[in-house]
Formats: sequence, C-alpha cells, structure tokens
Amino acid sequence: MKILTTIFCFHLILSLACCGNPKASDKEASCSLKEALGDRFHIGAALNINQIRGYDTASLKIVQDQFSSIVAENCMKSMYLQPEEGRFFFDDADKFVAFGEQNDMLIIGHTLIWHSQAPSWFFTDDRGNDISPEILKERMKNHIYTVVGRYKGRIHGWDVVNEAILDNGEWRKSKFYEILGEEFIPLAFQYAHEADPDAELYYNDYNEWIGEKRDAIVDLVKTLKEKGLRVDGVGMQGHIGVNNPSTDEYRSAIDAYAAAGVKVMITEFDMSVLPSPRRDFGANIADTEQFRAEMNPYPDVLPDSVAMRWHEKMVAYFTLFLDQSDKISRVTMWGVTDRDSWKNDFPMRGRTDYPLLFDRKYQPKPIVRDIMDAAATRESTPGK
Ligand code: 9MR
Repeated sequence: MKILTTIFCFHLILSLACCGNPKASDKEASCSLKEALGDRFHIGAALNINQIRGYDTASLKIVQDQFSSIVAENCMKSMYLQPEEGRFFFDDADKFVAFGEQNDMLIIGHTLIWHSQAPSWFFTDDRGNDISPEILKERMKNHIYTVVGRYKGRIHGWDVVNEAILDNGEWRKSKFYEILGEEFIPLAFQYAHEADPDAELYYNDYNEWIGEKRDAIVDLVKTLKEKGLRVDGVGMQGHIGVNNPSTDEYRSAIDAYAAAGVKVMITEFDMSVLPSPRRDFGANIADTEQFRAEMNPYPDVLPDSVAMRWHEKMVAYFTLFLDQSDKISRVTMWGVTDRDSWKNDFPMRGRTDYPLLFDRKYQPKPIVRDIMDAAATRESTPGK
C-alpha cells in the first residue's frame, strides 16, 4: 500500500500545483480530464439513477468538474421509457438531458433498440404470441419517433442498435431478429434519422475486438452505408479486464472501424481486476455465474501489486486512445466511482471490483493525473 500511497501523494501535490501554474515544461498543466483531453476527444461518464435524480451530489460534482459528455446507464432503455405500449415515462430522461444542457455537455442517448431491457409487450400480442413483422416495425417506429423526437436537437448522438452481433460474428437470435431478420437494424437507423436528421447515429457492442465480431460489425457498417443510411460511428463498449484483451487487439479493431468510414467511440469503458470465468467474457447480462468467494479476492482492499497492474494497463489504454485520437471522438467511462460500477455484480453478484477512474471515497486514482499528463506531453491529433 505504501508505494501507491506515495505515488498518490505525489500526484496530489502535482494536481494542486497544476491549476493555473505553468509546469517545468512551457505547457500549462490541466486541472481536469475534460480540459486535458479537450482537443483530442470527449471524456464521458454514464450516470446512474441516483445521480440523475440529484441524490448523489458527490458523484455529480466529479461529473461536472471532470467530464464533458454524459450517457444514461439505464433510464433511457425501452423498458423504462415505455413500460407499457403507448405509456411513456420521461421524468428521469428529462432530468438527465437537463443536467447535460445545464453543464454544456455532449449528451448521448442509450439505447433505442436492444434485446435486453426491452419490455416483453414489445414482441407479443394480447395472448402472448409473437407479433407479425409489420406490427414490430410499427412498434419500433413509434418508440424511436417518440423518444428521439422528444429530444430532437438536444441529444448529440444515439446508440441506435445495441449488441446485435455475437462474438462469432453471427446475428444474435434476439426477438427483433427472430421476427424481422437482420432488416431490423437498417430500419432502426432509418427511423432514428427520420426522427432527428441532425443526430449522430451509432452501432454499439461489446467484445468488439474479437476478429469475427469485428469483421461482422465492419460488414454491417458497409451495408448500412450502401443502403444510403446515416451511420456515424461504432461504439466499442470496452468492458475489459486487466489481463485481456491486449491493446494491439484493440488497436486493430479501432483501425478496422475507422477504415470503414465511421468514427470510433469507446462508449462503456471499465477495466475489471477480478478473475473472469472466460477470456471472452463480455457484457451479455444473461451470462451470470453463482457467487464464489475465491472469485472475489479483494473484498476490502486492492493489493498494491494489482493496483499497479491495473494502473499500467489503464495507462497503456489511454496512451492508445491518445495515439488514435484522429479516429476516436469520445471515451466514456461506464460509471463514475468504483462503488457504483455494474462490475461489482457481474458476472457474479456481490463482488468488489475496482474498474473506474475514481475510488469508493470519490477520490481520483493516480491514473487521472497520468492521463492528464499524457495528454499534455503527446502530440495532438484532434479527431472530434
Ligand atoms: O450498467 C447497466 C446495469 O446497471 C444494468 O443492470 C444492465 C442491465 O442490462 O445494463 C448495464 O449496462 C449495459 C449497457 O446498457 C449495454 N452494454 C452492457 C452494459 C453492462 O451490462
């Protein structure tokens, strides 16, 4: 612990010294992530319901000080926005958008069409049978028009379709796919564009560094473009582990998406330190495991050696993002502090993970200063 505490104190002194005071180099050091990364890419955070409703003021202060973009972790998913057909609930989403506007942030909508967290009525009739393709199209159109239309001109970009492709590159056999086939994807992009022609539109997925999946996503982007549809970016969620994937695997995927003619966004970044049941364990929330104590090795404190490994890997990733900033328009963290991360409960409930930039006491980890310093010392390749 001593080593890390020493590093942290050193970083803290640096942080205190940086605000407005020129560093040894002639460049002025930044006081926040958003300031340091401002000419490279947006730095974002996902907001949970306690933040959106204004209860967690300590986290909100971090968001206001450090981040330039926000996305809602849950409250804009279809099961919350339209729990029953035709009955929309916008209270939380309205608060989320208002917070972003008040703080002059880039606001991202997550997510319009996703097999998970979709209400069951979306796919069934009164008797519980699957609806026809025509009715599903109508329901998709109505949902997208109502949601995107409500925030027209206020939401910068939408995760239009989420997680439609499996790790082996095949289509996920979701209800959308079963009823409409792969056509549901271009339709979703078409409806979203009709509802707000100025909004950016993204395809978003996890494990997007796996070769077969990467190639399938590239094909999808090309197909959408060939159909003349608007697609602005690929969202690489980036729920990764401290041991894998390698930054090289990530770099290849970033290059492949950029070569397909779209922006790349790291949309849900976090890095777990906990053992993973499989190398390719992604973010499919159906893939859960029974809690086992040996899979929760750091319930009280993270050993220095592990914290250092996490730190070094995080440095490597942010260095990659800075190097690739001509292709990357945004890096969004999936949460603010470790205490709120979904990784504490996935794929096993009740573990203690350490995947984010701020710790359980709302303090910046040493990585925050290192990211700012890396941004200050690397050549600028603006890509926004
Ligand atoms: O972080 C979200 C968690 O609170 C929810 O319980 C979960 C339910 O599906 O969704 C999590 O967010 C997911 C995101 O919307 C899409 N990519 C994977 C994320 C982690 O599962």
